[in-house]
Amino acid sequence: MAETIYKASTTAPVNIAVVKYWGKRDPKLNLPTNSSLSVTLSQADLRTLTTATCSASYQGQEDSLILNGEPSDIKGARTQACLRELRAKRAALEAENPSLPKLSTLPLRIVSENNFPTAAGLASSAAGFAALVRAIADLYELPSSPTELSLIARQGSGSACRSLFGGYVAWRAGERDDGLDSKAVEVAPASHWPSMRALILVVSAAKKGVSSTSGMQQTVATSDLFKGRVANVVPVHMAAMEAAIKDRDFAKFAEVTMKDSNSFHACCADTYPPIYYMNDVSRAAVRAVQAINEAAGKTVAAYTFDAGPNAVIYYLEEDSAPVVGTFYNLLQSTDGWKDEAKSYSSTATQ
Ligand code: 2P0
Repeated sequence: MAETIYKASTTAPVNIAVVKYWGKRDPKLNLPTNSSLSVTLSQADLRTLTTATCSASYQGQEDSLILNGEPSDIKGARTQACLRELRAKRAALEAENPSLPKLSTLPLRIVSENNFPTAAGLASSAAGFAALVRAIADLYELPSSPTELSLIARQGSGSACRSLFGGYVAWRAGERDDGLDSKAVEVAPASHWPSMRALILVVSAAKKGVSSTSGMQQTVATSDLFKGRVANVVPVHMAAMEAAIKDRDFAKFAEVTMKDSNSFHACCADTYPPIYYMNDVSRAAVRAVQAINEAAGKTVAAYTFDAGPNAVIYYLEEDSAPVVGTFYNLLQSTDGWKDEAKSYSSTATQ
């Protein structure tokens, strides 16, 4: 008789931080130097789709991972930490309930696919690890909440812990050395502020020059400005951002989003040697947002940049015409825009 193949598929969304995670106090457990906050993008546009299977018919084989059609390394310490924790949770369930099939001992096959450029500064590791953890948790029928799974996904990639929720999500840095209080929580569901939109401008789909993982630890080690960011800037931004979301105050949301992006990139520039993620097209996007807001007489658009040159522009649905319409017109005159840049998609929170 053919052996059963146990299977679960799931998708996980991309999230874009409006208060940035940058810096680890414990690189092994992926414990951050500061809390962060993100908006989850719609899975209609940007998502990772992951299928996990396990079967006694795979016995004798190793765990495997196929990412975007190519065999990928599953032996890395971060992926192994996620698999170990998920298997331990499944083994505990099996010990409690001996009638359950012993899936925790079977080899895993994981197949994962992004519908956007991998490692282009579009938080692919966030969606990737969130989908991996949730697919295996579903396969193992774990009764874990998104916050409980966030503790596991965090060990794969810090920002992944925020992709287990839709809407507005905080990653509380926590204080414990074992990381058990370093987890994601929902600040508000997408339905709280459903008119929020994100325009993603892919300036370059090339892989990053300096990876986040190494870049942030160079910043921690060498930037004096970063010490002030962690101590004085982020706590103020977190409180102001949570209040802005609660009050649906777009002007405040936008101000904090832009200031936090500026603060993060200033710390990158203060790193020794310096790290520059933004380029001339990125800076043209900043000027376009300023021009749009000046023309509107109020703040209708906010930019933010992660560890790459791509721009994410937040705006409200009712301001689509002045923001999206004007944005492209303003960029037309930017060198490099016509050759390299293209718009990616306009997405809502999910
Ligand atoms: C963020 N970024 O909050 C920030 C803003 C990039 C800039 O989270 O080492 O890929 O895997 O924990 O999560 C990118 O860092 O780093 C990131 P690891 P990760 O979204």
